[in-house]
Amino acid sequence: MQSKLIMPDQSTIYLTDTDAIVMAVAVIPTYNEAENIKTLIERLETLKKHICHIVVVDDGSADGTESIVRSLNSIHDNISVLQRGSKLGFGSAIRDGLKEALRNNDARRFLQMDSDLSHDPSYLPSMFNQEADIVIGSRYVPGGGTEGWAFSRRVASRTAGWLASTLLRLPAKDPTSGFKIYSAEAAKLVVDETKENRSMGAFEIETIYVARKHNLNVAEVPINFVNRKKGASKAGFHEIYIVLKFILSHLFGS
Ligand SMILES: Nc1nc2c(ncn2[C@@H]2O[C@H](COP(=O)(O)OP(=O)(O)O)[C@@H](O)[C@H]2O)c(=O)[nH]1
Ligand SMILES: [Mg+2]
Repeated sequence: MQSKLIMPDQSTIYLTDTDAIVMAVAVIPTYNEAENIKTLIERLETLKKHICHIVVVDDGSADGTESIVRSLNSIHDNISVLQRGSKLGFGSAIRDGLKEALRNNDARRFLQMDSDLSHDPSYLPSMFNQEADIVIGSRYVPGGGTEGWAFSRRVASRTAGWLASTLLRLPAKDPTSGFKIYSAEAAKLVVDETKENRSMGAFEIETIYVARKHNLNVAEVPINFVNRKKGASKAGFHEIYIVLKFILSHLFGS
């Protein structure tokens, strides 16, 4: 049997008996993503069965990212921009975005994904099908992979993830992935227990570290990560050093 659901923007979606209506808020960090953000948001807007609201956390992008997002909101009416004014860093962008997202009383799940189309929204239905506290879009489980990265970046990413999983006994094969769905409990713990200013890789590892500490369950769904086609990466090779520092401080510091 099918039932009909009218969304806030008056669009209609049809649900079968097996569809679970578990709404999510998407948190999208942006720094100079004018060339990518429109395509991403338009694709997320086709997933209304899963995503009820989008929070874009922008750090003073100078390329017009914010005005593109605002014009999309005038069409869809379910997007907010958290404008932080200057580049305050990746980890704090996700934390601030999750804090904002957790204020939404309709949402039970919280999605984090990059805005540069490296995380393909077509994986989301299968990720939403998993019931775990944290569902990772994972490059390093069978069926997953990366495309378009130089050999050196592939080695650095694999090594960092493997070291973190092995040495910190993390329940994930891809603990540095930034494509994740959190339960409300997991999102609250991430906000409360991750350090405020972590950079990319270390922040991601810390979210899984928090999950292990609280015995949350973590599931991984294979994804193919496609290197951005447009705009510049904000990650550098210093990331591997930061990740190593994080692992060592947690091995010997606590
Ligand atoms: N708000 C915010 N977003 C950031 C910052 N650094 C990176 N991002 C965003 O985080 C995502 C991942 O960054 P990216 O440069 O693609 O990293 P890479 O995929 O590891 O090369 C992208 O959506 C960026 O726009 C930051 O300091 N603040
Ligand atoms: Mg990227």
